[in-house]
Amino acid sequence: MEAAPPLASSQSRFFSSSFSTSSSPSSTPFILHRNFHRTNLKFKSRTLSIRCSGAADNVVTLLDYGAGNVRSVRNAIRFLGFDIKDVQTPEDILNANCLIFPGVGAFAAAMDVLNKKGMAEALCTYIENDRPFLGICLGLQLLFESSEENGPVRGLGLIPGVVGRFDSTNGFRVPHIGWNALHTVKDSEILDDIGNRHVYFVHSYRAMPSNDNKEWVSSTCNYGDNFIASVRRGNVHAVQFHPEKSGDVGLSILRRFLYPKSSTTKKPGEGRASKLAKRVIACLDVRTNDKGDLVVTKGDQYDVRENTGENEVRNLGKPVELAGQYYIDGADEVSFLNITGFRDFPLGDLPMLEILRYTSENVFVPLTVGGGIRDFTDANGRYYSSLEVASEYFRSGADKISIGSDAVYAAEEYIRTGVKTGKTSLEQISRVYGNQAVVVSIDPRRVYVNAPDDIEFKAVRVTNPGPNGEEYAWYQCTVNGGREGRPIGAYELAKAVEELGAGEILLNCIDCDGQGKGFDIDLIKLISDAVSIPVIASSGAGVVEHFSEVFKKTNASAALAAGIFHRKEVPIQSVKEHLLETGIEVRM
Ligand code: 1PR
Repeated sequence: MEAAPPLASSQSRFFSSSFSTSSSPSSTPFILHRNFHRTNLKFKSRTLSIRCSGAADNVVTLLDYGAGNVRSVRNAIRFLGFDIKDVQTPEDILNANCLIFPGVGAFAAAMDVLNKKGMAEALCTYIENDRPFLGICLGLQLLFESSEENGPVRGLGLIPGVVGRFDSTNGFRVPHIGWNALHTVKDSEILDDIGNRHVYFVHSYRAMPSNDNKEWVSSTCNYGDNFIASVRRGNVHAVQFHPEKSGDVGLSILRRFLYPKSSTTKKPGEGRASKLAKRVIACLDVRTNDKGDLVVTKGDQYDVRENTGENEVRNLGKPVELAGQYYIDGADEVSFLNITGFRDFPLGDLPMLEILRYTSENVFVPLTVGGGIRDFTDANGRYYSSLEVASEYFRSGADKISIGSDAVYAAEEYIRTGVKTGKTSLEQISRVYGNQAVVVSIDPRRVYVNAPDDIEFKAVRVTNPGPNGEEYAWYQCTVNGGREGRPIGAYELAKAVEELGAGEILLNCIDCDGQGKGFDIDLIKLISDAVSIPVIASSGAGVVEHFSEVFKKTNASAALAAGIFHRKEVPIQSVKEHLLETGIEVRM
């Protein structure tokens, strides 16, 4: 077992952080009781002399070639008490003592930058000299000979094999998003602690184990194919998953890399390949209340105002504090929805960006943020593209962005013309950040009809007939927080946005929102059967049984809830324990 790093500057800052998103002077300081102490207890004390040599001065060299967002990796490194030196030149790679390469973006674009800047050669030299290296995600894939992503494209060629796309024809949703346990095939040292615990993946491409690369492969994972989850040779490690987003387990992997063992290695931990775990997501609807404070609110069929004389915005807590608590409680993801983003320009809404920055410093599971992602011209005539808005969210700590209203307009136009212009927010953001980073949030409302032919949109037979005995319903999409119904159904929208580049669908239902009577199974089945990207079931969770019901009756990949978590009616752990008891795999 390894030592935890000493309480370094970032952690001192962390423990004394007093950021509050409320302007109220009486607000209690935000101190996230992250399990630093708990984690600490798992590691025996060791001396600094056995750190990876580059970490001896608490500095990790980071190869960020500027193609995407590596803020999460930075946050995790800092959380573990290290400073970061950014690679500027090939010499910085050659002089590094401990190098982390969190590849982001597309394979071809990354190789292009590495070749143009002379960094490809430096990286090969560094790795061939067995210097301490950790590649993450694309940082693993680039070590292989080539990739089929927009290719074939040549890689660094250090590991035999070709990186190919997951096959979605056999029913597996691509991208592969979520938590899996690993099958450890040889000692990898950095994975020694993880055993059967899950780590977070998000990718559409993967490398496969073969006889030619077996000296490298340290663990595999099964997702339709048996693919390479990690490689290790000497001091060189790379992982397909995201340790910086894998909660405690991920931090322990990073810690083991930064504090490698000095001598003998231990037997690999028991690891077995698992199915993709179902995710439990906590959602925070955020908006400014009438006093000007940014608060977590919660609607009742999207109405977030109290039924009192003052009619004030319901206030269920402070965003950063609640997000931190849900991370501790075991949420697999945290979503922020800036629910008035459709009328307030999000880049003018700096507190929302602050919320992301502070949350991402201490929350090491994926963070999604939505609200107001669209092209915008401000009062001074300055034009901002939706890509700029999304980029600001990513830079501030989001791992995924979620688009609501703008995706509806894009889908309507695409269905009308049959043309992909490449200019919609959806297309632009998924092209730059990858479709796994783009969620489309659908806000449909049930509309009952007597027969499916009564309406041009896809209607389903409903489990509970409508008020006049109607046996069918279609699900009308809305924009602007449910305020305006649009001439498009959730089914048509879901299929269109998948084609336009969405990587995941957050499927709300206005009728069920805040009702606590269960998810709309008819709707979720309709959509999760219609698309091959992951679908997050949302709206209506009231008891733990609602979660097992949605996973048993539909193909949803994740279930999201808000009210029951905010009001502390059902703890996240109870949901997970119940799912496990009913035979549904979850991350514990
Ligand atoms: O249109 O791109 O600006 O995005 C706006 C985003 O804000 C959309 O994702 C939209 O869903 C969300 N939004 C807008 N208005 C509201 C509102 O409530 N008045 N919230 C709103 C949507 C719904 C869920 C909720 C679940 C679970 N929130 O995310 O968290 O229904 O709730 P429950 O477990 O309590 O039933 P754009």
